[in-house]
Amino acid sequence: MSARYTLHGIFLSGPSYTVALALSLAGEPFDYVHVNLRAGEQKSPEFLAKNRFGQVPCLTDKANGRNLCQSAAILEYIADKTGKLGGATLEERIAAREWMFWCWDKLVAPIYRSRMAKLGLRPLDEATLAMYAADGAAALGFLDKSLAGRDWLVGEGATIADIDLYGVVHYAGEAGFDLSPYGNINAWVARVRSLPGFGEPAQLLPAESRAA
Ligand SMILES: N[C@@H](CCC(=O)N[C@@H](CS)C(=O)NCC(=O)O)C(=O)O
Repeated sequence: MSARYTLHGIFLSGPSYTVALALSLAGEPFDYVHVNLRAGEQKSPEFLAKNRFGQVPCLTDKANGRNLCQSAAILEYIADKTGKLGGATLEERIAAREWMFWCWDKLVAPIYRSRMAKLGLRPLDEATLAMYAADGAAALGFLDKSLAGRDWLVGEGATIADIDLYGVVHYAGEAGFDLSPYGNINAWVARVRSLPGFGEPAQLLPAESRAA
């Protein structure tokens, strides 16, 4: 039977990784389409018809023909459709959403932008790098404190909030952040990595398109 979902992404993309990870943890096989960003495929009329923002990830649900965009919104869709990772109650679901907004507000820019600069893909001047270093350390410090005495960000089990934030924290080292002072984050990272269905970006996001 063919897979219900097709993920359009690129192997270097953190947001694509979070979607692939959510599908994998939810036990949903997915076809994968490599989008060549360097060649501008994300701005082609064909791709823009799927995602008006002209970015990856994009998730196609072949059961209804929907094309979903914005990784955090896609995670919510996956939680809705699979009944997994969405939190046990409405309160948990709301709290998970709050964490995802926080992630994109405070954590994503320092880590993803510093990473792009370190990889030589988008150079930044020293002042901007220093600003992101300070902002990233503040966000990681807050996350570490918030995880004190808890296994997961929300409730008693892993939710899409954990996946969304893990998909950023995963790249902290490549972005130049030292995670060793953050014991609670490190313990949480280990818990995420031991979830059934967990995969590294290289396992979940190949360099070429592939069927499930
Ligand atoms: N907020 C978006 C961010 C997506 C994003 O930044 N995608 C990047 C790759 S990681 C992209 O497609 N860049 C190419 C472009 O913007 O043209 C999400 O969570 O999906």
